[in-house]
Amino acid sequence: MSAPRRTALITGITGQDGLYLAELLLAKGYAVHGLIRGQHNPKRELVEQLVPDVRLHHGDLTDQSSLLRALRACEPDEVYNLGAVSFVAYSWQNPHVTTDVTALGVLNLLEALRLHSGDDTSAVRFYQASSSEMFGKVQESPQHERTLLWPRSPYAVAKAYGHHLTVNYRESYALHASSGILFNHESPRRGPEFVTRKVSQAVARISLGLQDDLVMGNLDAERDWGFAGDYVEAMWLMLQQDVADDYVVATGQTHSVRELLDVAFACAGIDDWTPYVRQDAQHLRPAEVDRLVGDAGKARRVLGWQPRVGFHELVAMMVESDLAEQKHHL
Ligand code: NAP
Ligand code: G4F
Repeated sequence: MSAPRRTALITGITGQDGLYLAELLLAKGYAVHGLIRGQHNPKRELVEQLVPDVRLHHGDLTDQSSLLRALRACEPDEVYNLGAVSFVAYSWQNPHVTTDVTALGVLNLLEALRLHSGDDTSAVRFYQASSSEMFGKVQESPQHERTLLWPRSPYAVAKAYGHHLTVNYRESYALHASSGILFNHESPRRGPEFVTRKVSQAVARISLGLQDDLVMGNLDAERDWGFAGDYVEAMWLMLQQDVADDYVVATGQTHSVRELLDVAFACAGIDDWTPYVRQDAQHLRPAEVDRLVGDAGKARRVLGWQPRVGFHELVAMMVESDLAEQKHHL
C-alpha cells in the first residue's frame, strides 16, 4: 500500500523561496497550500502560472485568526513559515511593521498551530525561515549553529526573536519545530531590491543600451551566496528528520559585492565596469553586516545536504535570465 499523500502549508508562497519550495513539494507528490495576503495580491497571477496546483488561502501573518482558518482548511502535515518583511534596508525605515510581520508573525503562527493541534503537538512539523543576518557583527568565522547572535538591523532582531521562539516552542511544547539559518540565496526569481538581482538586471540593461549606470551602496560587504533552488531542499530535509533541530545552510564560500560586479559584467562581455557604476550614500546602511560565511557541516552530516550551484554559475544564470527578459524591451 502506498503512503498517504502528505500536505504542506507555505506562508510566503509569492516569494522567491515559496515558489521553489512549492515546485519541490509538488514534484514529491505533496498537496501544497499557500497563504496569500491582501485583497488583490499582484503576485497571485505569477503563483497561479508557475505552480497552478497550489491551493491558495487568504491570510496574513499579523492576523492570527486567518492563520487558524488556513490551518483548519488544509490540515497540513508540514508548515513552512517563509513569510516575512525580508528586505534588510527597508527594516530601518519600517521597524514596526517589520517586527509585526517578521517577529510577531512567528508567534501568531506558532500559537495558531498549538491551538489547531490540541494535545497532539508533534503531529504537524514546523519550519522557521531564520537568517544568517542574525549573526550580524560576527563573533567568529565561519558561523555555525552555536555562534553568538549579534543582530544589526530591525530585520535581524525580528529574525532572532522568531528563531529563539521556535526553539522555545520545541522545548516547551514538544512541537516538531526546526529553524533553518539560511545564508543569502538567490535566483532569477529574486526580488529586484536585493543586490544580486539589482546587479544582474542592470548589467543586462546596460549591455543592451537600455540603462546608463548603476548606483550602488557598500561594495566591500561580503556574502555567502548560494542558489535558492538548492536551499529549499534543505528546508524539506529538516522536516523529514525524526527529531527537530536547527541547521545552518550555506556554501562556505564568501564573495564581495565588488566580485559580484566583476562576474556579472563579465557575463555580458564587459571587462571594466567602473564607467557604469557609482556609489551613493542613500544605499549605505546605518549598521552594516560586513562579512558572512557559513559552516553547513551539520546540514551535510545529518541531512546529507550540499549545494550544487556555485557562485559563478549562479551569477551567470541570473544575468542570462535578465538578458532574455530585457530583450523584450528593445
Ligand atoms: P521574499 O521573496 O521577500 O518573500 C517574502 C514573502 O513573505 C512574500 O511571499 C510576501 O508576500 C510574504 N509576506 C510579507 N508580509 C507578509 C504578511 N504580513 N503575511 C504573510 N506573508 C507576508 O523572501 P525570500 O527570499 O523568498 O525568503 C523567504 C524567507 O526566508 C523570508 O522569511 C526571509 O526573511 C528568509 N530568508 C531569506 C534568505 C534569502 O537569502 N533569500 C536568507 C535567509 C532567510 P507578498 O508577495 O504578499 O508581499
Ligand atoms: O542583497 P542584500 O540586500 O541582502 P542582505 O542584506 O544580505 O539580506 C538578504 O540575505 C539575508 C541572509 O543573510 C536574508 F535574511 C534577507 O532577508 C535578505 O534576503 O544586500 C547584500 C549586501 C549588503 O551588505 C548591502 O549593503 O549588499 C550590499 N549592497 C551594496 N550595494 C547593496 C547595494 N544591497 C542592496 N540591496 N542594494 C545596493 O545597491
